Amino acid sequence: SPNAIRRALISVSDKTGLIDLAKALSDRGVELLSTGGSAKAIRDAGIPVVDVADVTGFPEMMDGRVKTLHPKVHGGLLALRDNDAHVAAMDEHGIGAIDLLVVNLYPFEAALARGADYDEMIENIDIGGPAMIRAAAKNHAFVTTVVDVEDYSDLIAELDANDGATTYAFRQRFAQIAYARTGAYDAAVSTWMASAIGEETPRRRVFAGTYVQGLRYGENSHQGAAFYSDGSGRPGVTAAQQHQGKELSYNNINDTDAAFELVSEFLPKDGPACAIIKHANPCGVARGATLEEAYSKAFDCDRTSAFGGIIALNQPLDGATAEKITEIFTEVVIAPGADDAAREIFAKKKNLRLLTTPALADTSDKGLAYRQVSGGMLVQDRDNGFIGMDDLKVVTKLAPTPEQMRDLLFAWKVAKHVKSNAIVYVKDGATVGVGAGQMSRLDSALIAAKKAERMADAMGLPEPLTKGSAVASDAFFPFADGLLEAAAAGASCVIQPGGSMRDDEVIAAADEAGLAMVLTGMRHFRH
Ligand code: 93A
Repeated sequence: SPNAIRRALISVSDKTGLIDLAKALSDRGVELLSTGGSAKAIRDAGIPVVDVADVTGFPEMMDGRVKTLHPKVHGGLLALRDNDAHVAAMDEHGIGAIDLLVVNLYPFEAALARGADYDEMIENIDIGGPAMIRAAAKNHAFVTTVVDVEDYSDLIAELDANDGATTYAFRQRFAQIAYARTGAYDAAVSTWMASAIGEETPRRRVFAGTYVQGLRYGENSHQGAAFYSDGSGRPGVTAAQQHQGKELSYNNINDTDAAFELVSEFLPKDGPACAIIKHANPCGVARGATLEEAYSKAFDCDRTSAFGGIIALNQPLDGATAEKITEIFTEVVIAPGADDAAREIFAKKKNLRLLTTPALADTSDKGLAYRQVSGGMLVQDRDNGFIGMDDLKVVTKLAPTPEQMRDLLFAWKVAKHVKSNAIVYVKDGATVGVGAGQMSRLDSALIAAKKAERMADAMGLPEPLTKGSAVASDAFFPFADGLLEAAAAGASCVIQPGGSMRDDEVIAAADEAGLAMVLTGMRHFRH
């Protein structure tokens, strides 16, 4: 039933829209109670307001740690208005009913994002705010709870539509939102503490995200969807700034993430790199002397698939690269920055989305990866496994040359980001064939080689670029057949984890085919 709002408590850290809201409520005859900073802002705007300290009879104390934690506040929020004993208790203790609570919490997530130190994080854990939110939301039969600046306009519209009251449906909906907020807030606190104390093991963890935006639809148009942030602030699609183009779709976000995580494997100090992604798999990855060259080499791996792709760069986008990119249709470009020339060139392509991030993602960072299964969720450490030159074991008669070694390590980095079974051919710092997501490793090797042949035809090359290439396999070769297929495609050296029961057979086949092969001892499944 509609419940008239006569008395409201406002306590907000984010003061955006505060004055407009206070004025709108005050104009509608609502008495305002408020805490320190909020009360001051309201009073300074000439709007009548009562200090919570005057209601409780206690000053705000202990640096504000205790300001609203008092029966005069919590009794006013929790009392059942239609319960004689509750009403009698209110009378006896001089507790006035509070009909509306407007709270937004200490900015814990913002403190996290700016890398605040431990003590500052602790001070940013709001106690009184969540206590009031949970109390008011529990009593939504009578009390309205608003926890988000974005909802102020809905609140005022509701009051105007109901003669200064809110409907039960409205209070119920906002109670649900209130608990989503306190739940996500405590999840952020727990997640931060886990990393602060180095407890990364996926045990006794809670997973919650903060709503970023609704999406037009999910993977398909009949599926609803939304985008959430986990509050970690990891550079990437979640923390990116979009400069132009229409809203990202669900699939765009997924692919942009895959592209950016992949290109982040290539440190800027080692030179420009580019990754082009289609359907979460790379269809071209390359280094270059310039960013433009890196893009061109990545594009040449599979020009057909690159159409409508998603491009990630490991350095700020420049004009020359932007010009080159606009030669074909691309959905999204993500980079750690973009210069004015690039921005100007892109501005002419209205549909092209440009995202910039403050940095690359740190691929050695710890963190959790999760995915949904029916009725549950799988949680694991992010795959931050790294293989350097010293970790490799040469197992063939031939050892890779330094140039081959560079391409092997490049191929290995890319293979980590290709759906299993992954086979990746690399030549001169560029992928020349990618076999992804096949149920047999042999098929991945075949498909990658086939695509390289097709590209060679299209580009008028005398032979496919797999000739003399380095090949990476994300997991061991269970039989020699996949390896022999790579040899047939012209590969000259191989990187793979090893560890198969038939390693001896595979090594013998490599020797016979004249291949150099190194084992990593680590695999990079990605399913
Ligand atoms: O330190 S608290 O946990 N202790 C409290 O009793 C309390 N009551 C409200 N923080 C508390 N608040 C928070 O203060 C609110 O959630 C809000 O974020 C902030 C508003 O303070 P001010 O009005 O002084 O700017």
